[in-house]
Amino acid sequence: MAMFEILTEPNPILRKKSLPVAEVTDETRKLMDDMAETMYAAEGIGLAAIQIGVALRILVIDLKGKDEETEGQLMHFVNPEFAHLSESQVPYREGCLSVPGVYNNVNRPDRVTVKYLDYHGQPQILEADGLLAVCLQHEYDHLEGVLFIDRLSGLEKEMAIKKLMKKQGLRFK
Ligand code: QAP
Ligand code: CO
Repeated sequence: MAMFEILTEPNPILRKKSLPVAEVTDETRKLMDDMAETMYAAEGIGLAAIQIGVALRILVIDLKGKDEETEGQLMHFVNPEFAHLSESQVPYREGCLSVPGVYNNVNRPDRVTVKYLDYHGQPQILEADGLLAVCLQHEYDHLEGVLFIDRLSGLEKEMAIKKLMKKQGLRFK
C-alpha cells in the first residue's frame, strides 16, 4: 500500500469531472487500498480519488466511531449514482481534507439511496441517512468537481476562502 499527497484548494485538478470505472480490477482495488490508507493517515472519514489526483469515480468512506450503523466499516463506492434524494434537507457542519481548517454548515437531503459497485465489482444498493448520507453527497460532489465551499452563499464562501488562504499563508492581492 502507499500513501498519497492530498490535493488542496485552489488546485485546478479538484475541478475536473471524474470518469466512470470500466471494470473493477486488481488495479482498481490497489487504488482503493491506497485511498483508504491516505484517508486514515489524514484522519478523514471520506475521500474521493480526484483528491489524490486520479479522475475516476471512486469513493472510500469510514465513519469510524461517528456513526452507529456503520461503525468501524470501510466502505468502497465505484461509479456511485443516486437513485433517490429526499425532499427534506438538514444542515451539517462539513469539512474537507482538500479544504483544511475550514468548516461550514451545508444543507443537503437527509436521506439518499445510492447504487454503486463494491470492492469486488458487485452491484449494490444502499439506503443511507445521518452522517453517511451527508458524506456520500459530499464525496459524490468531488466526482463532479464540486467542493462543499461552492455550496455556501456568496459571503460565507468568501469568508471560507479567506480563512483557507490565511491558513496557507497566502494573501489577497
Ligand atoms: C467529508 O471530510 C465530510 O479541515 C469528509 O484539518 C465532512 O474527512 C462528510 C479533515 C463532514 C460529512 C461530514 C478536515 C481533517 C477531514 C480538516 C473529512 C482537517 C483535518 C475531513
Ligand atoms: Co471533501
